[in-house]
Amino acid sequence: MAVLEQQVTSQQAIELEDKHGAHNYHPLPVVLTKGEGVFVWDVEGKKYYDFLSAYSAVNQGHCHPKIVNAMVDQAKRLALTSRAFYNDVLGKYEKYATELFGFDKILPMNTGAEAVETALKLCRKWAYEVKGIAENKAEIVVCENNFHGRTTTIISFSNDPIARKNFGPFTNGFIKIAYDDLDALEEVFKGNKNIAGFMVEPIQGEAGVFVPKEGYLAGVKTLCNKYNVLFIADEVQTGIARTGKLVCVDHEDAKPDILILGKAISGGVYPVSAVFANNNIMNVIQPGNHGSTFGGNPVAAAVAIAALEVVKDEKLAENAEELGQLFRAEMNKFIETSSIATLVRGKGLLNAVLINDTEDSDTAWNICMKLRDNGLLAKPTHGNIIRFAPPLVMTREQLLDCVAIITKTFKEFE
Ligand code: IF1
Repeated sequence: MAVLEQQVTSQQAIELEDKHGAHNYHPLPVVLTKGEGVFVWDVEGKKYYDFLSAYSAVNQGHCHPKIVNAMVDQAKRLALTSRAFYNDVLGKYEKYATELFGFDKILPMNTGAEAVETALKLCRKWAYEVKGIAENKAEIVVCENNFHGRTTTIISFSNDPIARKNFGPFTNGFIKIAYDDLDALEEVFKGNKNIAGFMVEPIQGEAGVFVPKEGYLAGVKTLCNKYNVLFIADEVQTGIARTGKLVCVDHEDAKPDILILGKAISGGVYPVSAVFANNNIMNVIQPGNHGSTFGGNPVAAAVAIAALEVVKDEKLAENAEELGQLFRAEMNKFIETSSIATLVRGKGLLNAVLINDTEDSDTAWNICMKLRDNGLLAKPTHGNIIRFAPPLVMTREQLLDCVAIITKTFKEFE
């Protein structure tokens, strides 16, 4: 029988991955086969609410027909040319996306990590050719507990020992400071003439959904302007309506010099990422400096246009804002009398609940297993935090249904 046509049980699918795949993940034991909107189904036919959204890639909901149709139509016509030739979709996408996000230019890539790498290269080149820093002296400031991806350069400035151990030697030229600390930022800017950029997540996702103090991002922008340093916002996770605005920096007067998007720019159906900047920055990139076989391919371009149109047509940012407030209000009511959940934090529909146990406990994992049994999929981070990030196409009724599942499950652990 053709390989794709073979039916597998959950148990068999897990065994196949375990035996033949590298062990670089520890998934929750659930084997999914179908998705639609806010729901996914496992191979035994059980239905779940998805509260991870593929780490905020599936903001538009699973298998959104408009996005899938755009992908299928384009794939049937022309899938890939490489950038050695022009194609008739990329330019349309570039115009649409740059107007939507308010930048002169876009540089299309595929994954979040690639877009971060692109932004770092762009920043360094700008530093040498525009700012006038001496060659090989540029430094880029980043934050403690950042997560920007998994390439060698990006893990060079991670402080997660598990992500770094035995992957050295690392890339130089990065300075780490505390997150959400404008004094620390100005301190480092003041004392060093070689700083090219400051890269930051508007909300730290992997660190456990840390929302900075109000005014932090606007303050970052002011300081970056003052010291002629590029403000680089990594919105791979926070972007595309997730936090209640099209991009998270829109919550404040904090437009970055370089904007990095990934994940939901495609609605999760295809790997698409992008770096945005104005001409004074982007024009330092010339033919041969940077590229990618797949970046900006016609399928990616068609998918991204459709995915961004869905965000606007279905008012997903507004929905994320409204449902996010409802989620936190409902969870706060529950937490008042709960001994297991101690705090809910987040913005829009990017939220986390703190579990009353230590980081090395397995309580959050056990809660996620029970949530699974009760029909809702979420994943713990740092042992005692559970991230709640459903697709943004959720309705009010569905969200309240989910709050009921979550609180009922938590009560089983009191
Ligand atoms: C994994 C977390 C989320 C990101 C930011 C760049 C990237 C990411 C701010 C790289 C990716 C992912 C990757 C995923 C887990 C996940 C994640 F738990 F690590 F923090 F989303 F919550 N910048 N984040 O969050 O994008 O190259 O993966 O496309 O399994 O590594 P990528």
